Parts: sequence; structure tokens; C-alpha cells
Amino acid sequence: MKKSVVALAVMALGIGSAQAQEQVVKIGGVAPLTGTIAHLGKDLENGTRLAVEEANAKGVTIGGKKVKLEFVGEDDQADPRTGTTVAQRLVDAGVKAVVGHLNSGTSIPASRIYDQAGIAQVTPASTNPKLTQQGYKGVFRTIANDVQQGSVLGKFAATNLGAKKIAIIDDRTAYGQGLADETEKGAKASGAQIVAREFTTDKATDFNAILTKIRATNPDVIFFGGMDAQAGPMLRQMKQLGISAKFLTGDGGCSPEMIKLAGDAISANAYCSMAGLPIEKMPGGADFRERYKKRYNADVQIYSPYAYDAATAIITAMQKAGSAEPAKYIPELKKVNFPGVIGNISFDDKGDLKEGSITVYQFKNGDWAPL
Ligand code: ABU
Repeated sequence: MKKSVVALAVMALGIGSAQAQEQVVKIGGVAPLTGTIAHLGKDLENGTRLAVEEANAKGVTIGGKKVKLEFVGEDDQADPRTGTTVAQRLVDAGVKAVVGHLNSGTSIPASRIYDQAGIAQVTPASTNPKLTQQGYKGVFRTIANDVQQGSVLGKFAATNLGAKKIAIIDDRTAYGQGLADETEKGAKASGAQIVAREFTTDKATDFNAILTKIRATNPDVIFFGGMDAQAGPMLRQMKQLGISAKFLTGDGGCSPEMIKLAGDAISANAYCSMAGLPIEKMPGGADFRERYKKRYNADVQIYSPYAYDAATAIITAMQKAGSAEPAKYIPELKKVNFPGVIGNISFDDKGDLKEGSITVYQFKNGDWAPL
């Protein structure tokens, strides 16, 4: 009797010390999980979570100690103010790094909070160039930026689509307006004329007034800087108003959801761009797509492969540094260089992806087809 009590006590001690040895490192993941672009936010979160789960399954060792990574998720509702609130909540929860946000309009204000806390923020989706121009040493992105994307889109509209007259609409977000500005510059540099510049919001669903104004200018192309939740209904309303101009938008509208929302209004006159390679051309794209489908029983929307690589970059840097302390691993994050799902992951001095690429798609046979 006495012996078994001792044995139980020893076992309990053994379990307790094993648990004490396993360090937990929290990684934050933040995106809009409610609202009109929740499908994109969930996709981003899924990518981050998959990287954390797969790393844990393989076993993570940092500085010679076994580590369990813990994913901590937050919903920023695509709202700048909520973005800063949940950023502070992640910091208070003790996360050592954050993958997110999705929207440039949330990433930019939240980046100040992460910088003050000294932790890294790696966005897999926010493409506004200002994010990495602020001089914060812990800010990175695993996607090309809108200077690159806008110049390609503007040139594409003027040159490949032969547009002489272009109308531009944006949703007044940091992303939508910023991309519209860069596209305008690119189009003008290629000889096109901007015949209208209108704006809406990222909550709007009725675009009849601005489309009617634009119809009077008879543009060859309408460019929209904004997300799929607006781009889909906009395309429907263009059809209802009998506008035959080509429709062009950026990565925020380059999703399977956009096709669903546009319904029978989408045709080969619709184009979009992605700030990266088509998933089938990404080095790890086909394999990632299968693993994602198996884990979530859903298809990749846009940002999950980029989120997976963002989380992997953080984990890799912690392992290289032998520490999950930001002051130690951020210098290693600046130096990462590894083959990710989307391509090679390494950052320039500002934290932008070194080998970013832009792909333009046309709607063909029910799907976005890379040109
Ligand atoms: N890159 C498009 C959507 C995210 C953003 O606001 O930048």
C-alpha cells in the first residue's frame, strides 16, 4: 500500500516536471472573422493555424528545449479601431509574434502597438506600401505590395486591354485608395486618360449612382480598388446599367467568392490581379491546397498560403535564434531565406518580400485563369 502511494507520487512528479519542461510559445493570428470579408479572414487564419499545427506535429525545439506553439486568434472585423483593440489584447495575452492583419487599414494602426510591445508582425495580405515604410523593425510581409501591383494593373489596362479611357472607383480604405492611386499612375504613364475618379465605402452595396455617372464618360475599363464583397455586386450593377466596359480589380477581388457574388454578370470582360503567383505555379501550392482541403474541408480563398509562410518564417527565426524572445528572433527574421509554399521567403531592408510577383487573371470557364 505504502509502495503504491510512493509510486503514484513519483509518477505525478514525473508528469509535472515533463509539463514544466515543455515551454508554450503563443503566436497570434488576426483577421476579420465576422463581416463581409469573413471568408477571406477565415482563410488567412486557417493558413496560420495549419502552419502551427504542422510544426507542433513535427516537434518544435527552440534553444534545445521542446516547445509547444499555441495559436491565439482574434477578430479585427476589418475595422481600424477594433484592429488596435485586438492588437493590444494579443500583446496582453503574451503572444511572441503576430500573423496579420488582413486589411492594410487595420495593419497600419496596429503595427504601432506591436512595435511598442517589441513583437513582430508579419502580414500575409496587407499590400499598402506605407505599412513597411514606417521604419518599424518588426514589420514584414509575405506578399508583394501595391506599388508593384498598381503599376502592373495600370500598364495592363492601358497596354494589354488597349484602354484609352479608364474610370477608377475606390472604397476609401488604405488598400483600395492606395491601389487606385498606384493604378492611376501606371495607367497614365502608359498613355491612358483617367475619365472619372469616384469612391464608395467598404460597407456599400449600392453603386448605381457612381456607375451611372461613370457610364456617361464611356470608359473602356472600370478599375475598382476594393474587396470582393463590393466588387461582385458592382459587376452585377454594371450589367444592369448596360455598361460594357471591361472590369479590373486587384487582389482583394481576386477570389472564388467574387465569382459567386457577381453571378451571371461575370464574363471574360472581368480581370483581377494577385500579388503573387497562381497557386498551381507556387512551388508548394498543389500540396498545400490538398493539405488545406483535408484539414478544413474547404478550398483556399486567397491568403492562406501566404499566412502559412508568414507563420513558418516566425517559427524558423525563433529556431535560428534559439529563443522566442522578440529581441533575439527579430534579427533572424530579417535574415530568413527558405523555400516556402508561395516561393522563396526572404525580406528586404524594409521587411517587404524580396521576390514578390504579380499575376493578372481573366475570368474564363467559370474560374479565374492566369494570363
Ligand atoms: N491586399 C488586399 C487586401 C488587404 C489590404 O487591405 O491590403
